[in-house]
Amino acid sequence: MMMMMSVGILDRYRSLYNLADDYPVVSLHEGSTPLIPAQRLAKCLRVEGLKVFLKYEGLNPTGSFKDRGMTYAVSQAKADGAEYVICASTGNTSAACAAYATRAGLKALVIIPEGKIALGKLSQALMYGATIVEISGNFDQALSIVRELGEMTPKLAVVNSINPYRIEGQKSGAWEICDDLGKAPDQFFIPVGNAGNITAYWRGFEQYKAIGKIDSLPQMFGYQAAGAAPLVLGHPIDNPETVATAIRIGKPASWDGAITAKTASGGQIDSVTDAEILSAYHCLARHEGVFCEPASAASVAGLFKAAAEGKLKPHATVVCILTGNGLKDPDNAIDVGMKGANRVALPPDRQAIASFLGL
Ligand code: AN7
Repeated sequence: MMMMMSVGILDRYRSLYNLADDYPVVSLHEGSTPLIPAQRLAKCLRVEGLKVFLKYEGLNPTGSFKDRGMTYAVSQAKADGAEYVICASTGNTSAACAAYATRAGLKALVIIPEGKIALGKLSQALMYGATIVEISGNFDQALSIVRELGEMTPKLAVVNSINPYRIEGQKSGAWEICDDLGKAPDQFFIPVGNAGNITAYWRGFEQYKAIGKIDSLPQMFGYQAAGAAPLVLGHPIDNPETVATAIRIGKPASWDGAITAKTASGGQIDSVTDAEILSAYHCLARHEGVFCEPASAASVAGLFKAAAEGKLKPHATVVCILTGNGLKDPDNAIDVGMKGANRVALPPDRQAIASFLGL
């Protein structure tokens, strides 16, 4: 039997990316993540014939969707002769940036908001060996500093999603979904922070339609956290707050891309409360066996909200993006998981455990 080697997104979609034969691909074999049917979830929503799928991006090499864009942005930085790759991050971008930089033999410099990074993400940046600058400010301030530093010297390649290669790489998520379904989804749900990912998915779907791979486009539903919802309010905000620290962003860099996705697809960008996010987060783990991080659950919280508002179409095929792995954020997992947990401390004794189990 022939062995099928895994490849990363730049090799999987090499012809769409138009790469030269000698292009220096830096990859950890990201992408090709599973599209998992969620039948219990679909049943809960009480919409006739609804099919719900979860695109589990937490299974990427550094545990989030950021790897799709980072493989391309870091490959290009290497091709351009950069010395450092640099980013601002709420956590996942810093983990991906650090890993791919190391893989490329480049140095990584990450700027993060002090005290607001989930523990797993910080542990990744430390382990991959990035230089970590913690600022007493938020993500938006970190990004504006990174933009300025990037303009100072070509030695620094900025790998936030203002780097067009990031968005290009992230389009691959849309292509994989269409390849798996054999068509485009009818309705599409995604968390929104800096808005790069919704921008990338929409462009990916549009490109697949333009080359005849799909014949319809999904209606795009993006969800911000209620305390960090500038796109819903219609203006940037200075002090975003949410338990979903990954999307604690007040001035999304890809503002226009998000609005285009919403408007052109006849969709919407709305907000969900932290309570709704945490409830969807818990529900996915408890009822579907899929453990994502809080920000990721904003897509499913949005799905519940859209169902309650009567916005889901009967017999629709719906895809929710779960952007990051639940292990990224052990603090929230333990807090939320403790609710209704079956957990007890007992002596190392068969009889004690048997009586606890009622045997
Ligand atoms: C799990 O890591 O912005 O709307 O610096 O980590 O494309 O910004 C993370 C964003 C959703 C939002 N889910 O995506 C960063 C960062 C998770 C995330 C988002 C992020 P965008």
